Amino acid sequence: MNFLKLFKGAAVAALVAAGPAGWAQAQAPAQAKPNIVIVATGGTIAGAGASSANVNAYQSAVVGVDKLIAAVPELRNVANVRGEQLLQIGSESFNNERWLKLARRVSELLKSNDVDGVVITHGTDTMEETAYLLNLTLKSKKPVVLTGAMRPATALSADGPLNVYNSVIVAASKQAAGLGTLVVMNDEIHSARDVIKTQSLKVETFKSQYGPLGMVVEGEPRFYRAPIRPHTTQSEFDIEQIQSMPETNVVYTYGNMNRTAMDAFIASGTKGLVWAGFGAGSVPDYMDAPLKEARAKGIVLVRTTRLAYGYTVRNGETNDDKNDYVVAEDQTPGKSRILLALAMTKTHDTKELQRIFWKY
Ligand code: DAS
Repeated sequence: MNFLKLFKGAAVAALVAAGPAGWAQAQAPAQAKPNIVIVATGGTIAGAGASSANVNAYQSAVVGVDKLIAAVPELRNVANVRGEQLLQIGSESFNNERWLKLARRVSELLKSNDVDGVVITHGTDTMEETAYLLNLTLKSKKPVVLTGAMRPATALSADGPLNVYNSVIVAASKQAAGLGTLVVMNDEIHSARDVIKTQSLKVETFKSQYGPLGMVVEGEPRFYRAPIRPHTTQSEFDIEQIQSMPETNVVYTYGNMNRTAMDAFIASGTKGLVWAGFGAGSVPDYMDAPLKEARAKGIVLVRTTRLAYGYTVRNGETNDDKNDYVVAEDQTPGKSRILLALAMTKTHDTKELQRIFWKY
């Protein structure tokens, strides 16, 4: 079955006429509207199912960026939009190489005087990690917004088109400038630092421990809060200076666990381990010695919680000072790993690493 035949984007037939330099001309004079580039990477938003009733069973990453744009003719009222297909993958397949490729391309686009903002269409599985990496490494105040979908483009009540529309609205708004990388999903505007995916099927899956920054109402971005922690131009990390990121891994905790996975990471040459601990990052008595052995081998250990939300207290239930561990404060294991990898491009000193984790 050719999935694409089923894709009846509402305005596929009404493709916006491309203007100069490939910009899809906004309805008003082009110069009156911001220029927004949509960088597509795949995901469910680009997915297609065998029928419109297939809401959770579909092939991800098959619909191209031009069709995603054509499905939202209303974009012409918001901005001059052009699309780029950088990748076409399920976001579970992001790795350091693909993350750096995306970050470098977005950084290049932001330097261009005729680009006012960037929207990245992306799978939802690793959107939070990609957003956090960009939040820490892009050196621009221009808005960068990630979005995706929980239902494929072919589904009844597909959420992708409205997410694209809202994301371009936010990326085109001056209020979004300087807020760091944002995630716009299900009408909400989230900070890249705090947002996480919390539910595997629902459109309201993206949540932030301290709430969204705002939302989009009738085509207007409404902001109520701004990020406090440093990002983008305030961050000490610069994607232009990062050639590669060191191998870092996550050790997930569960009852009756053992040291096998951790030992395998160590044997593979990992430079840093994020301990996704029980509760506030706690360590079972039978894993105390293996963790100390890892540290003694020079591997950096960052304690955090395996929970969706929380806070790991330094020297709470574990003597981090004595064991020379770092704590990740309120960050999730996935994002802690991103920050650890970036931090270790600069230092392996645990006091410096702890400063970095307190800072971001
Ligand atoms: N596999 C998921 C991904 O690409 C699909 C999605 O939810 O976007 O992240």
